[in-house]
Amino acid sequence: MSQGITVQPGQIIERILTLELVRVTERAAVASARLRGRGNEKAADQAAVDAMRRELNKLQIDGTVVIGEGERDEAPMLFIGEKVGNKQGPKVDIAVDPLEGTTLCAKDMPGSIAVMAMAEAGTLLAAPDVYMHKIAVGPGYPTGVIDLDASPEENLHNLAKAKGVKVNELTALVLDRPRHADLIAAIRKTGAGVRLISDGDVAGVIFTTKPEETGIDIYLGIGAAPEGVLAAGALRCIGGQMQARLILDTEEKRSRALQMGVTDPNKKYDMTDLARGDVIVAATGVTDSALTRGVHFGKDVITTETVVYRSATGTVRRIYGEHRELSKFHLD
Ligand code: VTB
Repeated sequence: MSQGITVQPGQIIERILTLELVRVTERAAVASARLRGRGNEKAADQAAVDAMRRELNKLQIDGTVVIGEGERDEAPMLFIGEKVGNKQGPKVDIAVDPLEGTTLCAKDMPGSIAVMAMAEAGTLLAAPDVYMHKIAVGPGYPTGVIDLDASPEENLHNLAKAKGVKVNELTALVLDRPRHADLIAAIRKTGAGVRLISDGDVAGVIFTTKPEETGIDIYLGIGAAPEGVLAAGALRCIGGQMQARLILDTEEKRSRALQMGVTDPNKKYDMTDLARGDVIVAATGVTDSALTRGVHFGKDVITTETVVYRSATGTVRRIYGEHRELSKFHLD
């Protein structure tokens, strides 16, 4: 542990690691940004994975990947259970999505990010890569204003009342998928608006924390479980409410989840079940978006923008990087 830094109980993650995390997501973002707009999702993702893994292994941590690129047999790198770091530091859980929004990156559309979370060991939900029902709102509402098991109508009416606006002044963010046809119709029937996104529901959940800037009041629908844990980590730092349930609709998925410690396949998770310890989340923009600017390449400088969330203090930092030592990116 570094001298001069007092670590309070429940704050196992040293403050100094906050900046280390930024380096990791910056490298992953730059690596995949080189492949923006090339139409090759796999290559962009691989570049981000390689860079993220390389940087993670330089960190003074004894880390275990709990949310990764897949299970050991399907993902050679950053698989669930992989040990990362130099094993000299605190025991931590690592959740990664080296390139969230691979399609957005391949098409050079707004919203792709390199994102990861680090938390006290054993405190992030080890979620299998299945779908997850999610609902989320930002801070400032009474507990229970949203409920995963209530209808969209009920949730929107309760939210409007709590916000002090009419339902038709609310906007819900939903992934644009055929599976959401009924959900979208139900939301629109209340008079509320629906903003559709093609990908990127980690940022989608985070957008609910600043409705005055993003115009988004609530996130609703089915996305991927790993992204749900990352989003919950960020929300833990800013405040807000989130509930989720894994969709374990086959025996195979249920047994996979069980192996990862999920004993109740119907469990309704709240934000702290998804990420309950001291957690840091870092996200660097690959393409420009409302969350962060993307990577920009100049002759002598590469610029990045990263947002870092730390739950222990609720601090959110924006770190704008101007990188002049370009050789550090040559491997990427
Ligand atoms: C969402 C979205 C991701 O996966 O979680 C989505 O936020 C869910 O899967 O960016 P489907 O694409 O199968 O609907 C992503 O699109 C990619 O991980």
